[in-house]
Amino acid sequence: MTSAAGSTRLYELVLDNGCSASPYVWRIRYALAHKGIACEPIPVGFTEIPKIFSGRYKTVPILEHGATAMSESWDIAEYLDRAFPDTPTLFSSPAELAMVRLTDAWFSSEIMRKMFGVYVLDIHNAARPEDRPYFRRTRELRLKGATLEEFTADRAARLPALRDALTPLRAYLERFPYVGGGAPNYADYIVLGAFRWVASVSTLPLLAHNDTLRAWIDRVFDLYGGLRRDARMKALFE
Ligand SMILES: N[C@@H](CCC(=O)N[C@@H](CS)C(=O)NCC(=O)O)C(=O)O
Repeated sequence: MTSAAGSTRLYELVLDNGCSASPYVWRIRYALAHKGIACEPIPVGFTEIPKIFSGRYKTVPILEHGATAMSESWDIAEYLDRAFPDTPTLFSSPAELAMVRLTDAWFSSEIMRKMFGVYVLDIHNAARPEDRPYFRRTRELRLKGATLEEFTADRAARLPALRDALTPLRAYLERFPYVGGGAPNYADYIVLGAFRWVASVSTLPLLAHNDTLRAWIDRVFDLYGGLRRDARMKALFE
């Protein structure tokens, strides 16, 4: 491990059961593991984010490294390659970074948006009780006034479209062991972060039992010693 624990801190979103939920935090957790950087996790609930760093940041992850602090997972990922040049790179070239940005654009708009629609009530119910009213209020505003319950009432009917949207990923992973090709890269962590997010809250399995994504999911869930793979994770497969 490169950095002494304590000099690098990662502020991350905690659920009532102590699990870390944010897909963006998971990206950075994996990025740190990829680079072998030791890091102290600082769990915060939704309503604590405005209370840290004098309210400077609206979202987690927040990385603190010595005197430097920043939010925004992309800024953090790029910073890690600059600040720790002697560790394995997240982006070996500008071209790799650009292709990972494309993966993020596709995955965020086509998959994570659909995941939010299916799992938003599960996220609410898994949040710390003191964070739930804030989560409900802010998310119901995004849902144009529908309650979380109304919005998710027909969520099972929306699963097939979500599963179909993963078809390009399935096709790609029949050719390559990782989204990054022969070895995991930041694109794997983007996709994996979203699956870990779902696995931390889900009461409706995301994938069919025979989904061919299982091989990749098993492979990446085992990366870096399982990276706190824990018994509280819910089933991703039916
Ligand atoms: N663009 C940001 C997005 C981060 C984000 O949306 N984080 C969520 C948790 S998944 C958050 O902190 N939300 C705080 C809130 O809803 O008040 C990034 O890439 O870091």
